Amino acid sequence: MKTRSIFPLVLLCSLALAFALLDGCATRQMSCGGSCCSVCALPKAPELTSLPPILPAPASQDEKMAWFREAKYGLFIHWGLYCQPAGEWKGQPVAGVGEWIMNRAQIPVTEYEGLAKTFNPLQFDAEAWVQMAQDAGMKYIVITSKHHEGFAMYHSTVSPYNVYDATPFHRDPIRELAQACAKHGIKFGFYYSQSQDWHEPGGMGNTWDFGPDGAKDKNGAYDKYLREKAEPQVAELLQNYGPVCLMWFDTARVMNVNNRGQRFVDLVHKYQPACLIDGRLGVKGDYASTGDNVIPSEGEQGDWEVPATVNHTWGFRKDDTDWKAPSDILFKLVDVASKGGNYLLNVGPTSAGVVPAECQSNLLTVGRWLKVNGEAVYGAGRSPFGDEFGDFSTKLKDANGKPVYLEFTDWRCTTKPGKLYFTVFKMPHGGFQLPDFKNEIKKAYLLSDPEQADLAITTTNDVRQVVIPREKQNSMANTIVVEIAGDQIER
Ligand code: H79
Repeated sequence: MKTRSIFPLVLLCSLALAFALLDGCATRQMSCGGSCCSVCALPKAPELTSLPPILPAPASQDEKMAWFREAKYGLFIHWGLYCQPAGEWKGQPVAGVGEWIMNRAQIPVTEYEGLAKTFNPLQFDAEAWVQMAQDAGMKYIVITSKHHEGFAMYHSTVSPYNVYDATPFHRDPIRELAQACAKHGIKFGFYYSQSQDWHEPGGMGNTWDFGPDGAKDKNGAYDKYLREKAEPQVAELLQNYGPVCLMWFDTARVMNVNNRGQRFVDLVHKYQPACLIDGRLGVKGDYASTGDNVIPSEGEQGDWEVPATVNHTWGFRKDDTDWKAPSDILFKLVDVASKGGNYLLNVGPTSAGVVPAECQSNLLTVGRWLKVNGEAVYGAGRSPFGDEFGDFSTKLKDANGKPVYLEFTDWRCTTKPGKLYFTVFKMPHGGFQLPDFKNEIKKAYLLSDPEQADLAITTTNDVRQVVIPREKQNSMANTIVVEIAGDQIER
């Protein structure tokens, strides 16, 4: 009875599968028509076209940094084998960030390698990821080409432990992303874990299979790993994926001996002179990287970037849905910009190849705000004020008896020549009180107002207030543009 009732279903499924296989879409989805495979409805692998040429050497450091100073907001992507266990090993949650699971659960290499055999993210769609970044208002994408786990997420000829050779997916997602980024005009760069590599006997970090790191450094194993895997892989990334906007190295371990760090710098300069180097290589890069999720409490000179999570992990964890709200992301982005930095915000795609829907939706909400108000962020300079960032409490003391620093979150200021952008997160009832400055105000209007209608400015006891009609206010934040005489603020 039961067998008979499911028979037509079995027949139908077999037919569909046969068609799918004929169409080449069961695992590789090569020859589907349209943007999705007609049989399985999965996105099809794009046809590979040529990539743009690499960029010429910039004439100066300012020219080299120009795109980075303009961009302000980037998408970080942590994607590796760790997205499959997704924070759980043998049925038990493993504490810590998702991409550290191999280390935290001390999983032997031989066992962890098994994850490659099941890595098959059939819903991966490079176009969709890049479109998401663009709609979110992000101007560059940095993806983990190899994290500490040691698995290359691109087709490497240096090591077979890579996504193309070791998985049923048998595609190069980084090649597909490079192509989509070129098409959308988004900059593309690579995270590469140069020191830690838990897959290799000479890589740093895997003490459970390969013993203490100090010995690897002294007995030559570390240099062998650097010379035979890390450096050639970085060279591959710089040669095979078109223009690389930056190399994001991380967790440097003894990089300043034997020219170890400098050799990476030399590779970048040799193959892609326009490519930036982050602040975590272990020798000087092109800009500074703050600690993970660390936003400085005040403005900082120079070029710098804050890498940040959108929940509490970098690599996907199925138990972490504590997403930062759009208003929080927006505040942090404007906060960082007003202090002079860039915000590199991370997503952790799943083993199916998708960014969790709620996380995407939050990013897109910020993107819609930026579509209207982006002028206050992209290419904008730091605040000429500073009192708005916070102050020490006169009442609260920390454990050492020192006054507690209280962050203010009411407003932030960014600048362009002749313009101050006050992005107000908490609008006081009476209007926004301008900080004290002497420059003549030529005009004040809302960035969201296409008419740029003058906003009334009232002065009481020498304090100027900008009044914004209720009906013109956006619930997340409002940016008031104040056009002033002179390029320097006079206080
Ligand atoms: O890629 C992300 C992290 O995996 C990486 N940097 C960002 C961008 C990173 N590697 N190491 N660290 C950050 C600092 C290490 C912190 C540690 Fe822990 C504390 C290692 C072990 C305890 C955090 C908590 C990681 C695992 C548990």
